[in-house]
Amino acid sequence: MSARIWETDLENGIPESFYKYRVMSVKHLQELQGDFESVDADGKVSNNSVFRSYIQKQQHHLPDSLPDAKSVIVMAVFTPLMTVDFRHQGAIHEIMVPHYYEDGISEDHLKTTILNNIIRDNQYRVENGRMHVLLKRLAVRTGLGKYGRNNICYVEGMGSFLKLYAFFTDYEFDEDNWQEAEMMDSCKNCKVCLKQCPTGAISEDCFVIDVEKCIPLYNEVPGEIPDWIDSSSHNALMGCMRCQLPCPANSEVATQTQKLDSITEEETQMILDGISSDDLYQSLWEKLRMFIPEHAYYYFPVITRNLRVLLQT
Ligand code: B12
Ligand code: SF4
Ligand code: SF4
Repeated sequence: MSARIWETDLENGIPESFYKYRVMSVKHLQELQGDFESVDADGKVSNNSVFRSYIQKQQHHLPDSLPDAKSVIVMAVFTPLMTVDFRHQGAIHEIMVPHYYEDGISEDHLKTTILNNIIRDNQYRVENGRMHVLLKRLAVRTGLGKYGRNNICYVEGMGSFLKLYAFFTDYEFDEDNWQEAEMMDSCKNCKVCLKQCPTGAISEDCFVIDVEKCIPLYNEVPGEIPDWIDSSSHNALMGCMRCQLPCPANSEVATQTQKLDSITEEETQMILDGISSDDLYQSLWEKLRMFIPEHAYYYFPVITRNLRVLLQT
């Protein structure tokens, strides 16, 4: 098995094979905000309150901590799909874990990468801009990626298996990447994601997906999963891979799926029974890497609920 990213040395920056980036001038921030507002004004963006709470801060403005920022750096970091074996009643259930696992890449690793390998000058400032921008549209407008019909961003060599980040800097790049938002060519004659989405969130009539029908909106967070989502629709320990896994643009990267460490019979039973234990939380952190023990009070019930549906118990 190839090394998992958190098992590699990241102190001097992320290996080049793991990331791609583009840079743009901050003068385009207003246009990015305009992009969102015009789609919203057309009534294509859901008013679901949970979804709105996720995007309300992303108003495309300069961060207070760096008001004289000149450029935005948008990065895509390859995040291979993981699977984990849950042992239960003598059988092994292999379950997908999409990008929610902790890949070991910290904000400091990203900043080091930017200063050492992108700006190549340590005297400049770099501030996290993740909470200020809508990352997919930024990535697509800078040409880092293209939209798939499933509204997910695809980057050459990574498919859609990636995390996006944005950083502001007071360094002014010579380049300024800015272009129209594009859809992947491979979507032109393909309807795979449209057909595979179990809830009909992707439609022919509107490019923007119906977020209210999108499974991760419900299974990433605590609470009851609505009845109208059929239990057979669930397919990952968190999130959903139905529109990505069979996508032809992911066929190559899907072969790079890696494995997390297996969950024992006893641990699986404890998760299903919702039995809290510090030892279990520690073991789950080491194996699943989805939540540190301090955050188990929030995430453990989510995992219990999702695993019960997946194992049909
Ligand atoms: C809110 C949110 C969610 C919500 C809503 C998803 C959504 N589609 O909006 C929920 C919880 C459902 C969710 C699910 C997922 N998410 Co999410 N999510 C976000 C968040 C916070 C904002 C997304 C957003 O901008 N929504 C607003 C909508 C309106 O924007 P949009 O989807 O880009 O839609 C644009 C296009 O439709 C375009 N458009 C309109 N018409 C047309 C026509 C043409 C021809 C073209 C080309 C474009 C176009 O205009 C729209 C507005 O700009 C970002 C983090 C961030 N800060 O940006 C992560 C983020 C987008 N999510 C991410 C991931 C990984 C996921 C999941 C894949 C997780 C999973 N495996 O289950 C799913 C994918 C679901 C899907 N099909 O989109 C990654 C994206 C990785 C990638 N490869 O794109 C992000 C960037 C987080 C990260 N750290 O990297 N997510
Ligand atoms: S499944 Fe087909 S239409 Fe959907 S994103 Fe992939 S290539 Fe595009
Ligand atoms: S993530 Fe799942 S529910 Fe959401 S659009 Fe894709 S297939 Fe449909």
